[in-house]
Amino acid sequence: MRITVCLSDNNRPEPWVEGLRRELPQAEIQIWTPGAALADHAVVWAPPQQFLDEQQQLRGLFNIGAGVDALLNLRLPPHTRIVRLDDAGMSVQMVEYVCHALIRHFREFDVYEADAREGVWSYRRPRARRDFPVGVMGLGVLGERVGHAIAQFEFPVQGWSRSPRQIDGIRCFDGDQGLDGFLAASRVLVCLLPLTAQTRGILNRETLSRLHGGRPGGYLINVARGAHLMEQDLIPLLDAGQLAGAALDVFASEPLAPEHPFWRHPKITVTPHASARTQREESVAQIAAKIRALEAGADFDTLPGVVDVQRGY
Ligand code: NDP
Ligand code: OXD
Repeated sequence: MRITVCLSDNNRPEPWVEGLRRELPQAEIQIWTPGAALADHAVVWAPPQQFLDEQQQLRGLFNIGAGVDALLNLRLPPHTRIVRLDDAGMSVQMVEYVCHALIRHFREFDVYEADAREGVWSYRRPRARRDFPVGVMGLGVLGERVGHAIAQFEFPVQGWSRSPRQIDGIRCFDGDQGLDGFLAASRVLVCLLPLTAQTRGILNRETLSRLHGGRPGGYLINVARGAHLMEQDLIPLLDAGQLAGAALDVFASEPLAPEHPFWRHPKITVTPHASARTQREESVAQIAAKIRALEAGADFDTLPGVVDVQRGY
């Protein structure tokens, strides 16, 4: 069995190759170079089209991230199946990020930080959790775990998914018909959707104005993909007070340009796509286990994280 590794965006392939060689000693594992021998499986992040045009025999394309939107923009070899990371250490980081952003906003720690810089000793009036219901868009591997964690902090939690779900402690909405009720019941909105044709631009003036029944004071946490947000709609909503703030980890164009107004807006917190980083050891182990299962005769459709190309995630 031959495995090729093709990683871009500052991901060094060498440690991945070493890890995979340790996990799969019988396999021939190489870093991809143009013209390399055809492989059975590939471990990739944002590979160039040339890679896929050459590697026409690939059975499995193992993405070292959870989102596959960039891969689905490429022309795939005819029989290749895409497998994404299924948690692999990301959900606990997402929980940390989202709960931190939510609690920082709810408890007004940003205001205390500003006061502390000025040496001001001043209490904020306590706020009630029931006034800050949280809506999680996307109840998949990451969204469901985040929803449970928020519920542990006793915020009312609802979730929205494509297909109907029943999850203890989370009020579930689904589909286009469920979106209205979901938005109306959510004051803080967390986006954990995959980027697909249906979800692109879903965070926009119209949807964000429907938060909490149209009342001002909504808060946005986008940790999914930048293209979920219509970026030009955000600052007017913040400046008008319709939204109280936003924590953004992902952007339409990354890295975020130094002159982008999001960096300096007082109600926006920016992080550099760092909410849940790929954990190499766990990811190598997960990918190797899936390759072993396939080599032992398992069907792709039995693997967690196998992508349905038509659905887009
Ligand atoms: P999953 O595929 O496990 O979950 C996706 C969820 O979104 C499912 O609940 C799905 O519904 C729902 N969904 C998809 N399309 C729609 C739609 N049209 N309407 C309503 N709900 C929809 O993904 P993960 O939880 O693993 O990851 C989610 C995303 O998080 C990734 O795609 C990636 O873009 C992003 N991400 C960002 C990271 C970062 O560092 N910022 C790190 C990792 C991931 P259903 O349950 O019905 O299928
Ligand atoms: C991912 C990401 O999709 O890092 O895993 O955004």
